[in-house]
Amino acid sequence: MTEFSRLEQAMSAAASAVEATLNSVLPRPQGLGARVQEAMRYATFAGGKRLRPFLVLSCANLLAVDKACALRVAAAIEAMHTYSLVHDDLPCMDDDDLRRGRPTTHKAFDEATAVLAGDALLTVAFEILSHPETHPSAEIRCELVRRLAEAAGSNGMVGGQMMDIEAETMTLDEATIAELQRMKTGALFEFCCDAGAILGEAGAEHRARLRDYARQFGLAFQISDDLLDVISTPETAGKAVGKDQSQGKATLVSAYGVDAAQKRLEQLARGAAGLLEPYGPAAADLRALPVFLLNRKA
Ligand code: GRG
Repeated sequence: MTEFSRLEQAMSAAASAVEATLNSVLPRPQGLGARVQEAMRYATFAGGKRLRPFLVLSCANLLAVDKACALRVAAAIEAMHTYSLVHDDLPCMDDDDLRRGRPTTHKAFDEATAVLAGDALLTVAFEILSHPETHPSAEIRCELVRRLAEAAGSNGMVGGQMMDIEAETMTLDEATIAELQRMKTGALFEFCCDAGAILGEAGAEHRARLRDYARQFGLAFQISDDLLDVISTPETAGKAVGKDQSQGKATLVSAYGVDAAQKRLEQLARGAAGLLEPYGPAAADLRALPVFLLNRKA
């Protein structure tokens, strides 16, 4: 079996496991608020790649963390990520009709329901993390909550999204674009790897190594996402493409050009993989993942 087919198998197993956990932790539609709970489930169970859960589970596994605890953290980060997609697709943001290959939540429901479903997915992420089933130690649960709040808030994903909107009317240099993307997309990836280390009560050396891996991985992921926007089709990507250029978005592909961006992606992916050499075969999937990005289609 090649390293990529092993990775695909591991990703598919992780996706099934996190979907089962999400199914048990997300509220079941009932009563007068059922519509928002249906929308939460519509947005969540739509066949995403579950990359962030895979990172949590793989990093946690390296540090021998209990799988049930890691799965709850994986479900929390996927809920947070799904909220960001639901809100990003709204008419007041990116105004997209297609996500994960089907109508966006505000198209399938309506705008008000999509705003509320996003809000509820954001808050349920903290509900999951703070629940005693996630970890017996209140200190560890509190650190997970704090780290996710930092990663998702105005110095992380929300701040990056704000910069992204502002960047539509200005020209940013490469360093600022990289910082914007580290905040908008990278911060959640950093949380995923850090969460594994927090759950495993890992020392500073593991934490620093996993954080550096997540940073390089996040930037590589963003470049691969921006390349898809230029070279893919809506049918293959499962979402609209060609929007970065039409909206004047600041991306590393527009800054470097396609060929140089592809080279930079390769450099980052191999650099990220190299950082995990000290873990040997136990980190084989985590090392294959960034390299896999080089050929991703969706
Ligand atoms: C609205 C607060 C707020 C934030 C939005 C994450 C984000 C910030 C916007 C999403 C727009 C976008 C395309 C960002 C680029 C990277 C990204 C997050 C892509 C989607 O992630 P995947 O490919 O999606 O992991 P799936 O569907 O596989 O889960």
